[in-house]
Amino acid sequence: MSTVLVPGGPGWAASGASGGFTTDRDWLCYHPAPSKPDYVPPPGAVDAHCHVFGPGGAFPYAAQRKYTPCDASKERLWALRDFLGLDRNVIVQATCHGDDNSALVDALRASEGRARGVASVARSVSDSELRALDGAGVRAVRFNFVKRLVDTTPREVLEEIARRVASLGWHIVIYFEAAELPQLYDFFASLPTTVVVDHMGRPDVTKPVDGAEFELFVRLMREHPNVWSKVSCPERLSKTGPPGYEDVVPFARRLVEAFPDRVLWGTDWPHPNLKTHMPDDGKLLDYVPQIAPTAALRQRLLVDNPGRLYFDR
Ligand code: 0GY
Repeated sequence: MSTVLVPGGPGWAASGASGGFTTDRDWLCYHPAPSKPDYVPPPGAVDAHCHVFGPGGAFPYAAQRKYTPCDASKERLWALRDFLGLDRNVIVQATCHGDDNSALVDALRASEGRARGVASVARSVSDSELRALDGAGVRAVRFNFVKRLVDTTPREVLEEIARRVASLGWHIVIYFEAAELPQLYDFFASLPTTVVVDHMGRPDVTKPVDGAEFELFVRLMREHPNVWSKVSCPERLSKTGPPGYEDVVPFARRLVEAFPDRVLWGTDWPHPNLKTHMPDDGKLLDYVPQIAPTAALRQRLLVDNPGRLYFDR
């Protein structure tokens, strides 16, 4: 008889990287026993930013990776989804897998239509590979500008990939640090697809929510109706810390209230590269009503917006 995997139950705990890989010494593995959230999400709610790592024995980590995580399998991701009361996932290709999207595709194919993907591709990707990714449920490609995670890709390569994925009806997910936005602004504004920004462009939340830095990001969204934002990852941005991440709330809430039809939320499980603490995923869900204070806003954030962007086909 097979036992059902439940977060905190037998078989849940992280056990490092398999396949001859050694997890980084300072790596924090996902929470060993997340709490049940008080907040109950609406039917159809989507975790629109999460990852699978390996397992390394089945899906080796990339040679060019900047970190080696604990394995975090699709089975654990589904278990967390069900435990938190969520319905669907958008799995973002993690940089530790480079441009090899095999672990992502394996998860999408196993998801019974309940997951979509964001891939990473190289310039050399063929049209038939892109069509195969599309068939598996990939709906976007990610451009990563965070220097601790990836080497720089030349702008003309990104422009070429952007044109190619636009013709598939995909969008582009961008990840960058707030300090880089001034020099990346025009490039982002020129992209030919819907553009989804990871984690609100990583604002420095010790600065004012109406200060120059965050104002530039708000301007990008205001002046470009194709730009969306994930209002996720308070645990990455907060200086006040868990469980409430109070200092991040005004930033996320400002975006949710100003752009209710262009915001997404995700857990970011299994939370790569955190150094101070590992968030309790149940508490991350309890954060949602703080940033989306009405049921109507939560319905758009968790169901309608990700449904439209990822699950319409
Ligand atoms: C995130 C953030 C991070 C890592 C990655 O693909 C990745 O390696 O996205 C990070 O270290 O900030 O969104 O998961």
